[in-house]
Amino acid sequence: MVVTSLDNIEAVRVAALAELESIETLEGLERWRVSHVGRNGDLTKLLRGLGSLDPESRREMGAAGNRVKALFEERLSVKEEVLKRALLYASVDDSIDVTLPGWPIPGGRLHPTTRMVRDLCGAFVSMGFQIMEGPEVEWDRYNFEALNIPRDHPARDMWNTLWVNYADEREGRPMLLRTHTSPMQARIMEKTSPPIRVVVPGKCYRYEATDATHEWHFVQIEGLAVDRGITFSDLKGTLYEFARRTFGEERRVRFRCDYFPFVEPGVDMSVDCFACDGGGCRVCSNTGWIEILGAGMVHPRVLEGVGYDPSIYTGFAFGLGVERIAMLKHGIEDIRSFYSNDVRFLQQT
Ligand code: FA5
Repeated sequence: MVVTSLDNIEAVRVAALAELESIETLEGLERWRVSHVGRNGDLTKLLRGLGSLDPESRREMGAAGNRVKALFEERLSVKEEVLKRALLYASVDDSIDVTLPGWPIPGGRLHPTTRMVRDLCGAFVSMGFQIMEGPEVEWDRYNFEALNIPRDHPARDMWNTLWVNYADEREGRPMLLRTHTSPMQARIMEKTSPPIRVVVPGKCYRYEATDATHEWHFVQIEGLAVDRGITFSDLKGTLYEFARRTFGEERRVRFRCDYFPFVEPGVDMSVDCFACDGGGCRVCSNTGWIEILGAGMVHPRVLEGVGYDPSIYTGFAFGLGVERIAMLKHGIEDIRSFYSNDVRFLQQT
């Protein structure tokens, strides 16, 4: 028979709380609850003996017993929470810290050539040009003949390309991967009347050896302006303004005479080499200059070929190499970096 006394209540409190400290499982905790606060637990048994006490001791010990009971219930629920959390963490692999932030989702980005195309077209749009696009697989007629390069003309050697094994009865001649964006000059003029101010970005292909400034596929932007009274000064003014907006005031620009069968006169435009500041190096083949575009006044035969009267209309055209301009702008030393799929290069944009 357990004697109900303050000492005994205190002894139960101290022993039970010490025992609670060492419990590590929910099963152990349940056993602790049964033996201390359950119906047959030691505290309950002590409280049952209150009836045999005088009223004053009963009140005093009843209050002490209830305080210990409330304390046991509170500690029980805290311990239960602690054990459940420990179980949750133990069920997760040690190498995972669930409180760490998640892996960032890798975001895609625009290819450096695409960004450059957008920037360059934006510069021309702000000068009043529209944007159009055309086919990469092109008829011989548009890529060469409409541009005053008849079959067997030696100028074809300037643009060796990849031929597609397909011919059409109407067109007669085979198809090819276009060597430049210039075929769009004839396609646009055939369908439109002057005034025309248009830029045409697009991919081109050439059957040629690659080096630091030559790829076998690359992107050009064609420009075409046709109207009454367009002169060579308009061509130079437009391209100077484009160079100033793209490279800033400090880069030097050079025009030289060049030959393209579809313009007369023809020029090419170069910018001084970013790698050697014009001194000559591997990137610029020791010339100090990097050619970025070909241009000229649209040849009267090309205008006639699309039904325009060259005594009324004149125009200028240009074709610029997008990767070459990106190289100059960003100091990229080898054009082959654009298409070798090295993400370390591509992620720099
Ligand atoms: C042409 O392609 C002419 N259609 C340009 C033109 C248009 C002249 C309108 C007159 C009027 P060219 O072959 O020079 O010209 O190429 C033009 C530009 O494309 C070059 O200045 C260069 O920037 C770029 N380019 C040419 N070949 C390559 C290549 N293999 N790799 C990278 N860029 C190239």
